[in-house]
Amino acid sequence: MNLNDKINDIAAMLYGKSIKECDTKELYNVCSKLAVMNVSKDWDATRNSEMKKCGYISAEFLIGRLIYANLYNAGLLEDVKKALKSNGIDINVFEEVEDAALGNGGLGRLAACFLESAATVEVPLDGYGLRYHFGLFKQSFLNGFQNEEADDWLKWGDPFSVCRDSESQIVEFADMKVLAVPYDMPVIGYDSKVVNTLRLWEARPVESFDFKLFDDMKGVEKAISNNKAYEITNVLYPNDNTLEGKILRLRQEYFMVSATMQDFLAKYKKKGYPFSEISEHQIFQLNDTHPVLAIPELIRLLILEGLSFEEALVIARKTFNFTNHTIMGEALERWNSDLLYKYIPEVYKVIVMLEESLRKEVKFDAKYYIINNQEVHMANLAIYVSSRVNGVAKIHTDILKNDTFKKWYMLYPDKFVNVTNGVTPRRWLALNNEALSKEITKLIGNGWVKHLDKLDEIDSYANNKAFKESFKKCRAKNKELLSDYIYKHEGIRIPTNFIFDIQIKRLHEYKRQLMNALSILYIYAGLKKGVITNFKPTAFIFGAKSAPGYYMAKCIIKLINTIADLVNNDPEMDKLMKVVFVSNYNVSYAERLVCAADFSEQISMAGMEASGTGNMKFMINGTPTLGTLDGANVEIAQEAGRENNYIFGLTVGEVNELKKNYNPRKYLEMDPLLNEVVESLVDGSLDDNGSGAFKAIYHSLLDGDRADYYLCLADFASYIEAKLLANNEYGTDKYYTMCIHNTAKSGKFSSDRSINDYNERIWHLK
Ligand code: 26Q
Repeated sequence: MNLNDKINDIAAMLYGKSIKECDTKELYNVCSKLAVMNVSKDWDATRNSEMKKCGYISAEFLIGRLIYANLYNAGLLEDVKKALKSNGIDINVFEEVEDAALGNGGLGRLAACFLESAATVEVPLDGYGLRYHFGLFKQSFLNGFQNEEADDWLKWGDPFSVCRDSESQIVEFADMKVLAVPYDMPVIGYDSKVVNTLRLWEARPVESFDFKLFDDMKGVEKAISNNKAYEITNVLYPNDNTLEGKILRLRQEYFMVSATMQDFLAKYKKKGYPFSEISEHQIFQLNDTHPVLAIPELIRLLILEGLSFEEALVIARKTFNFTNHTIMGEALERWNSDLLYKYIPEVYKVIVMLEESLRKEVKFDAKYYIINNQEVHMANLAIYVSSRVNGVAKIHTDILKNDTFKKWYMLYPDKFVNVTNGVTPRRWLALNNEALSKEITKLIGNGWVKHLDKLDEIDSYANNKAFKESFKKCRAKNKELLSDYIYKHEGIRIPTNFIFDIQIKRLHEYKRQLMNALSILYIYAGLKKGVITNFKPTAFIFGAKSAPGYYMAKCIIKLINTIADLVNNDPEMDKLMKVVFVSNYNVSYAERLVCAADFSEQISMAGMEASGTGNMKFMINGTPTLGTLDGANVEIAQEAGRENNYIFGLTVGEVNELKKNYNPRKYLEMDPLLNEVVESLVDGSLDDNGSGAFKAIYHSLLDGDRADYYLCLADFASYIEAKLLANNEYGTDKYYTMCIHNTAKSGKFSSDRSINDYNERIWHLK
């Protein structure tokens, strides 16, 4: 059957229409189902295969928009494009389809890239998580302040999922029982027969509402407890790298892991293998501490099956591995003991047994305790039981070994391994950068899509005039597309001859968007005074969401929007500077930004960003990094050569040294212009609508024992120097050679490589 007929059949089945009659939502559902049908045999085969598998348990899977990626990976994209075209439909209509934002940022997007890569390199990795009814909030700006709205992603339908009711599980809390209903998505790899599964659990009341009881008290109580069940998977917690120790969050975490462990064990028992051999068939990777309750939960279930605690612990120790994504103390999960005992007492009892077992092994060293000060330290629990513990970039793993988890490392040196993060080159080069992909393929063929190391072959063209010219054209084209998109969505026109200087990531003090903002004010003032000259016109572009309850982050958003108003409305700056804070930054926006960037801002305080993955996306697309020696920036500079990036700032060692005795005011005394910029926060030249936001920023920089905690002022001079040097070198022959070197040397940052590393160092699957 030809594709047109197939598509029309699906449209007839779903909507009783031909595709010509379908609206965008219907078309989206039809074409998605086409992809699912296309892989259904391979999906069955993978699901039913007897291979040892790994389950990637994660509270977040930031999968974004799947339609293009799935069609592309299934080898259908070009044909579907043609088929739609023959019906007068442009496949770009799917740009309207909203992202599934079932994650906050790096950790969630990493999980999505890993699933895609595992399917591509044919590693049997399944995802287990939560089917949030509402994903990460939608962001808009009101008077420059962040405003949040619910993200109703399901209004587009969920065509990639199938609901497997019959595999539902019951999760028990002390005060309620909840039904966990699985929704499975096929994870479609590129040019691959392996189709893995992403299983997301949805919470529902165990008994559906009983209408007969509607008007008596019992019925009302039931209705209330029904709501309590739905509440569990109602919304994604919008925090990133900060804690929110709420009961509902605890319920989410336990709900996810209890359903996953029960589901696994039920299937395992059916196969009839002994419990002692579990790890030969199934292991689990815990994505940060959020799913760590899986450990005591599995032990609890095994004890119910008749095993002793000791036997169950031996099994658990072979079955679980743990990835840490953060060094920040305030982000390490701790749960109050009383709270755990109140809501999941049987699990808490297992945690107490683990604590006793640990204390027998290591005598009297509070550093290791799982339970300390009436709190359960989830990372300690995870490290104690896990077979392997990994950091997500070299420098991060070193910090874990030598600092954060030093004692653990001394106790179990072989547990600790590094697996540097990566991103999928299908979404982050082949699909988001059509222009450059075409040029690369012209030169070296399309083998790079599956083997990103092959990009090295373009390195010899880094000085080739013709290739440089075509690289330049690709960038120009992408900038044009982005400029139009920004004009349409933000109402600001960025001339494409401007340098596109881009910082996109969650808003967090450690990521130092504030330092970027101060540098813009500094350049603005410097240009006005004539002390900065020969400045090439630059658009400073930001995209970031702040956690709704993160006051300082919200103040910084207001500041950047205020600077944007100031600069964009100053006629003197018209040909020199623009500042844009794009609204509702998400995965799909990132795809457009990453391919159009002239400089990639990766400016966290050294020692704070575990890895970063945005940095890798820019590099693959040929954008030089303006960054600190933090996270994976270190490896990026190593791979591409430091001379092909703009590396500045204090190193981890220097940060630690400086922090012993830090005085931010010193840097203001040394640089009067910087002093003026900082004073402008409070002297009336910037208007925060009477909110006190800028005063709060001012105080955070100068007052108290956490003054300028992330060293924006200490790193400022070297930042400005690097930024102005980058500006000066932009557009030159040298600049484009740098860009090409970056793409050429980016092979390491494919998540295919990360998955192969996990498999070799930790999972040992097929
Ligand atoms: C915890 C408890 C309660 C509510 C929310 C949370 C929570 C949620 C998300 C805590 C942390 C996160 C997300 C962390 C995160 O995204 N970390 C990033 O992980 C990336 C992938 O490894 C790294 O590249 C980034 O450096 C790291 O910041």
